[in-house]
Amino acid sequence: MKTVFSGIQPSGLVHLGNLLGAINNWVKLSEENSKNYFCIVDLHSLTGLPNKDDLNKSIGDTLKVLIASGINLDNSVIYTQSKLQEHAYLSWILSNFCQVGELQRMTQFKEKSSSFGTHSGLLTYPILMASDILIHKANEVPVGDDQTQHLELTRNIAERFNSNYGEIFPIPEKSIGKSGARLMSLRHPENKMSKSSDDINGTIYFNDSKESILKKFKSSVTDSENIIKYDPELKPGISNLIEIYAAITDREIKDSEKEFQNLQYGEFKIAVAETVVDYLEPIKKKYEELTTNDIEDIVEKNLNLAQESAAKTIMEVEEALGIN
Ligand code: AQP
Repeated sequence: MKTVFSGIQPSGLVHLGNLLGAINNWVKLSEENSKNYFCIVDLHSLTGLPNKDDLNKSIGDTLKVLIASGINLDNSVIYTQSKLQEHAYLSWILSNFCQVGELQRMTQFKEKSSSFGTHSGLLTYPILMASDILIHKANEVPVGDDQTQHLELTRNIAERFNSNYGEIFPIPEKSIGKSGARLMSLRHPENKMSKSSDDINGTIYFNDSKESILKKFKSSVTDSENIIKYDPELKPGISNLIEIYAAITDREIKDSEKEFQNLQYGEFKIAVAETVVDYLEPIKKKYEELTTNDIEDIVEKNLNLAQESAAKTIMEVEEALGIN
């Protein structure tokens, strides 16, 4: 049986990109015969030096969205990274299997170090990411395509550990959903849809009202051709809307494109917006209905399961290293 790990940062409100690029695939994976660990990676968020109240609220909100998303908890564990200290412990061990130059070459390090100022957390967080994946011996990691480089590093770290100390870790593979892997901002379709975008009108948040969703789609940036065609390079705005529709309805891009080819842009935008409203409705409803007791029960049970799995891996790693 395969083991899956994936994470989400509590760096703001969960948005449509997170849902269609990641969480939707987690829901599908949780219906398969696999063991899944879905983690709110709050230690990673610390690299952005967040405000403490914002971070705390975001951890709680993200947890509720994951529970409300429909992930099957019979074979999936949802938990918060900082509650399982084995992540940070394994990260230190794994740092000895990673070169400084590899970390400096990470695209996200180059991008983020220029905007936040450079502290060593920004450099070393890909090792923590490797530890997140390897702590549960995951062999499949569903991530957006922006994470390919980090997964490649994880594979290298696992291989180096194994060749020095024995076959402890599986070499994890990436899995990507067939569409929705990189949703773009509705206002700036050259940038990815993001929690921390400056223009909130380009991001659809999970709890946006119907009115707000319609408004954001109506004002989405397209082009002046009035031809509905998938061409991310020449028509990034229209292609993004097709991508959103295809990801929600689980259709091929080609079929989605055909379905709308005779519509005006205005009609097309409303059709996609309504699909998004219908998709978010049950998630929002379940989110609202979750009680504190429901959440506490899930948190306790799931953390115990994650702890059991991590403790087992750490025992093997310590034994392999001779520090048991
Ligand atoms: N626009 C996107 N399209 C598709 N997938 C996306 N993901 C994020 N944005 C998009 C995927 O969501 C998962 C969780 O992401 P994350 O929160 O851990 O990190 P991120 O990629 O940095 O997300 P954001 O929303 O853009 O946050 P900020 O603004 O804080 O940087 C990942 O699998 C990611 O690929």
